[in-house]
Amino acid sequence: MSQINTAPRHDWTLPEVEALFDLPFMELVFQAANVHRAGFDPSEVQLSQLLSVKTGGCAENCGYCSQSAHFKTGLKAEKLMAADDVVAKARAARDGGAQRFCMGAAWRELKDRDLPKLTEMIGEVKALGLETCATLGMLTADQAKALKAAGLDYYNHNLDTGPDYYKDVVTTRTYQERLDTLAHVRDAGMSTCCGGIVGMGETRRDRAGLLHQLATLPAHPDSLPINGLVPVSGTPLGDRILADGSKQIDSIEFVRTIAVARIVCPKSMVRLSAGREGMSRELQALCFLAGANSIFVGGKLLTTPLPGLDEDSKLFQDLDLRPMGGKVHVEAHDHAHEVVAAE
Ligand code: SAM
Ligand code: DTB
Ligand code: SF4
Repeated sequence: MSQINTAPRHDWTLPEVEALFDLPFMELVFQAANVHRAGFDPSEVQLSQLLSVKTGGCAENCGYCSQSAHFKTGLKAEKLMAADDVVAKARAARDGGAQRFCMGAAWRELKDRDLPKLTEMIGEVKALGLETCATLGMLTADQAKALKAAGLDYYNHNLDTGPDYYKDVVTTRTYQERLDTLAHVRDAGMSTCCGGIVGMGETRRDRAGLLHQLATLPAHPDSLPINGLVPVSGTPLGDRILADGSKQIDSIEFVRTIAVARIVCPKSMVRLSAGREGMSRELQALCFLAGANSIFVGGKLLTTPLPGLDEDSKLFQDLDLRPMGGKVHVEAHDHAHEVVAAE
């Protein structure tokens, strides 16, 4: 058995990451669970809530995305929401138990003309006592600084997949452009949220390639979301699965991806991100055992569904998990599983 490494390393090689994927499953999950315990309380899970503040009509052609203007997904494009409306949703998210509020916009890149409205909403969300996160597409160095000054704690910008498979997923933005935005975010002093999607038809080597990229960044992502592809009708990658369900990623391979992410980025918050809606409670439990310690909550991601608070509350109770941050959340209408969190 190889030595368990709990200190962050930035010199992972691709063969080393592939070798982790190839470990016997029980050995891999055991190692990942040990790394998780060395860095975190394994009964704590961080809760984030998303809001799509600008939906649809996006100029990029990300082959999985409901919001790309390149595909007919039936989604209605909307304008950037008013700051007051966003703040009302953030307050409700906070009162529902979320610790972090993430504002997402279907943009290729942030335009300077939208900055004043965004900085206003970020400042007001932060004033509610929430951690703030945004995902607005590519940023310049100056835009990153302006968002940081407005009170933005985290910026989400995903690499999505390994460098070799990337061209099969999106052609309107390069891998390097994504890395450049991440550098601007780090240089501005914000925390990074960066991960990818599994189940898009990529190979295990591509999944290892994604995690290798993340683990060799100048700083590991503070949050590392692992999204299971949510197949959206009308998108090239979603239609592939909707036509042939057997192309959906194997759930054991999904858990392996979480476990390897935990091992190569031992101090990152590994988020069991999109795709939870289709997962059994047992599969989610295995993901938490393998080192996932963050989820999205609140019934909706950006445009696709998530389990509701009642369902997650029951899951947390049954798994003896509690939300990070220690907020007590009471479900008014179901006292059988009313406490989500303890102080
Ligand atoms: N437009 C911005 C961008 O792409 O950077 C921000 C929003 S975009 C929706 C954020 C991330 O959500 C994507 O990078 C992708 O990883 C994830 N995502 C989008 N659609 C998804 C889907 N159908 N299934 C799983 N993850 C998805
Ligand atoms: C991330 O990695 N996953 C979130 C968040 N970052 C912005 C988004 C998931 C989107 C899933 C598809 C949808 O709801 O549109
Ligand atoms: Fe646009 Fe983001 Fe969707 Fe790509 S993932 S099409 S950039 S909203």
